[in-house]
Amino acid sequence: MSTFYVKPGISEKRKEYYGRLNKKNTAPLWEVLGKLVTPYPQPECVPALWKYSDVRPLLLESGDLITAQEAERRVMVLENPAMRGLSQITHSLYSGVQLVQPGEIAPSHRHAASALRFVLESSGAYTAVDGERTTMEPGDFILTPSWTFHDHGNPGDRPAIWLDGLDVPIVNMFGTSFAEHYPGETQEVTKSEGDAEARYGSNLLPVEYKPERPSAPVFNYRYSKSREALEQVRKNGPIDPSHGFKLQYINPATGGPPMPTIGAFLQLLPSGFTTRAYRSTDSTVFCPTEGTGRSTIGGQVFEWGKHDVFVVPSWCTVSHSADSADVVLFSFSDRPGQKSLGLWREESVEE
Ligand code: 1HN
Repeated sequence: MSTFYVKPGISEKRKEYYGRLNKKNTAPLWEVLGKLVTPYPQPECVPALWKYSDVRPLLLESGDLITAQEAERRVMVLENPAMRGLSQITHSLYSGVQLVQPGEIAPSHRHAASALRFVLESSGAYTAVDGERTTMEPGDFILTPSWTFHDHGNPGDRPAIWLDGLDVPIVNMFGTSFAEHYPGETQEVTKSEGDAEARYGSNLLPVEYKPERPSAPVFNYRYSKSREALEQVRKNGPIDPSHGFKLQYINPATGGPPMPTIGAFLQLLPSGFTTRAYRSTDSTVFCPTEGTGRSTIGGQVFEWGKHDVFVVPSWCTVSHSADSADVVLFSFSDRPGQKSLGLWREESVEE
């Protein structure tokens, strides 16, 4: 790899000068330029894997330690091993696994950060967004756009568990964090279930539709529907060598991403299929929902199964392989944020 910039040497005279700069809250750029401007991405985060068989029992244990109400959100944060203590899974995204026990509610609030949920386990739990409740089914991809009130509840008889993804590090990088509680534990339900899907998610839009926010007006992308789409796409091909059969979740009113900062994807890898080595600048969080397989990430092999979570850092070469059953991978990243700033890049890697 070419070196973009070589740091100049040090001398007594220079050292003495740097010392005087330091006292005035200044510093010589040429001493740090190589770290600031790298010839290719050198993210702090590293490839990592969380096994659901480790996460699930630990998360269920928290159910006896603290209520969802006391915790506000009862979540095990997935911390990138190279960035411990920062509540970040990548340099731009937060992720965690949340538990709502039968009979519990997680109180209503809103914040500047945008959130997504990917449902792992649920029978009858719901999330409410903007006056409408939606029943959470395993595999559903759910949005809580910036500054929308949201609360969760579980009237079912089994624990509800889902993967959260938020753009908290981006919001904080910009210094734009705001948050407040709803006046009451659960928000008022003003619409019957399915309202948003009927209005905005049926290849139709209200004739006078005007976007209320820069995110999608639908907020639950049902797994049954997305999975069926993948199956149909696979029937007719062609298969993409780098991605298998891969679809992106969109805002149906614009064709753009579901939220301005976070994008999400669902892909099918037929049994035995191995993807061509690929890299992109958007560090990506993956969660397999069907099948087992392995990913080679920057030369390291990670074996995964259903509901494990793994991370591919920016510009790190990845290849996924499906074992003997078809694999479905959910993933999310900050790609829309990068694209809107003109920063996103991808390439197929020669091996
Ligand atoms: C949040 O509001 C939720 O609403 C989950 O379920 C995780 C992590 C950081 C900040 C806010 C939720 C969160 C969060």
